[in-house]
Amino acid sequence: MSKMYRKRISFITTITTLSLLFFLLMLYLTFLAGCQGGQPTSAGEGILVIRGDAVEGEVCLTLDELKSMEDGLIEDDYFSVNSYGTKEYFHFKGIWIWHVLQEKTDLKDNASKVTFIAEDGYTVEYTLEEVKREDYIDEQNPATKYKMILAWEENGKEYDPDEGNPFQLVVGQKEPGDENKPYWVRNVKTIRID
Ligand SMILES: Nc1nc2c(c(=O)[nH]1)N[C@H]1C(S)=C(S)[C@@H](COP(=O)(O)O)O[C@H]1N2
Ligand SMILES: [Mo]
Repeated sequence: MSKMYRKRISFITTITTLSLLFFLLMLYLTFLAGCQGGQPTSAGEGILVIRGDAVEGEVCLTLDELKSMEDGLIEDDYFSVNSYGTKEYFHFKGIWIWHVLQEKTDLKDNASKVTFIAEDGYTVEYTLEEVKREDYIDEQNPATKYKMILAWEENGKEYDPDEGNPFQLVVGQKEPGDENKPYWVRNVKTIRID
């Protein structure tokens, strides 16, 4: 083998190795940039992560991004009953969750289960059909119909990001007598779709 030929081979090997390393680095950066592991990018900012076997990739949304999705915004008085039978109304500002999933995620055909996971580990599971429903009720007020929302403001006050991820799952009752308050997941961090 000529010296020149060997030099050429070694040059090609070096270039190939460098390209491969560069490709791996880009892959790594792309993955990092995707969601930063769900950690807020700066103090005082809320981030929602949407992932799961039935979602393409991983989607991260900031509070500002959610607020800018005007077509899905909802402001309403929601009725709640807790497990002690306490009945109460709360005024919420937030966004229809099904709207967010439609606009921001690429769902696979087999998507069926939606799990809301809070910072403290509290978890509530729904079917995708339940997330899509637009006819949750208030047993005391048959005229009202509710959607399932992710709220960032309660009774005129935004949630303090220092007290946890500033999102709360809020939903009406499935039927009269339904104790719906336990399903209001505070500090939602992740929505899993499987
Ligand atoms: N993140 C989180 N959300 C939660 C819970 C919880 O333990 N952690 N408890 C649930 C239950 S059982 C009830 S009755 C209501 C109570 O809400 P409150 O503490 O605001 O009255 O929150 C629900 N959401
Ligand atoms: Mo509860």
